[in-house]
Amino acid sequence: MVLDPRSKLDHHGKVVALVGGVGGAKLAYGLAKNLPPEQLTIIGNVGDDFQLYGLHISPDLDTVMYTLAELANPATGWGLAGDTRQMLDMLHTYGETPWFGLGDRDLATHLLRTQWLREGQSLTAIVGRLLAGLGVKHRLLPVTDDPLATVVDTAEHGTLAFQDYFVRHQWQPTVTRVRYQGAEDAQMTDQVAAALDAAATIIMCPSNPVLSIEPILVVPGIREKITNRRGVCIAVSPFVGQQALKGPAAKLMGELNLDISVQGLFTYYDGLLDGLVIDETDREQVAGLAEQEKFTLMTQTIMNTPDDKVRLARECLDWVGRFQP
Ligand code: FO1
Repeated sequence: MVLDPRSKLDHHGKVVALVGGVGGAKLAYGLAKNLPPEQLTIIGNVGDDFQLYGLHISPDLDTVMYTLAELANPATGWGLAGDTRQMLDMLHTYGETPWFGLGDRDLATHLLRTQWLREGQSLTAIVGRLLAGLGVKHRLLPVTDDPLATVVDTAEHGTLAFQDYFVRHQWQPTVTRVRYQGAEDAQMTDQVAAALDAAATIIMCPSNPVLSIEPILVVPGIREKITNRRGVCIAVSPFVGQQALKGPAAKLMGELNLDISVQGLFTYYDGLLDGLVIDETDREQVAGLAEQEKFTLMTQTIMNTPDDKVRLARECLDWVGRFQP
């Protein structure tokens, strides 16, 4: 049952969603189905960006773009549905063993982004052009146009670039520390600053707190804008039953001795949250804790279908309404 996505949501004011990879992109899609473009701004993580074969690749931004365009590969969440691997096969012909699955149609995105960056266009402007080409009217803003790279210190292989850790090593190495190179010098874009200043609702989407949300929060001034917000800030937990639905979030946070319980997430987001959305299977975590129950929405957070995404987004927005002054 798809709720009437447009009914009575304008009272929410402007909504800003912080998004990383696949899980967060699903909720961003649900929010975009509920809110018109002028009411929603998505701020995307750029810490996963890297150079490969001379191409500038922005995996999390592309995952959000393709998801909003309803073109994402439903099996993986990233890349384009139905894409082919002719280019990868040709690399094999030359003796390469490509470890990062660049699809043939996906390649067009990386070629244009790389070319436009070389021409001096900002990543923000480039994302806008790519989204327009995909027919997406909602706004996705890289948190910064400056270099910012998530790097992972591991016990087995020392420091790894993000994609080496995540894809090449399938996030199996033991993480001892995560760093965000360039963060201290990165500037949030004017568009991001304006969106956060105008936000009545800020939603941290169910992305990996350390690998996808933190690289947004570490950009100077972002935490302060959220702390001094005039509206409401909530997060949707990426965990169900102390497990991540996909990816390394639970394993990684365990290795970093970070508690992924409801209380642990409130603590992790160090006072930025007015509320936390968790899956109903984690109900017992807050049972009896009236204080936490006041700040916790328990619902189905697993999003398998488009309807799930639209419903969860709508529930988050309706729930936020109760916090609003
Ligand atoms: N993730 C993988 O696990 N394996 C891949 O081969 C892979 C290729 C890929 C290509 C384009 C793209 O936009 C994303 C891709 N991802 C792949 C996901 C990527 O590693 C993201 O960083 C994760 O989604 C984490 O956010």
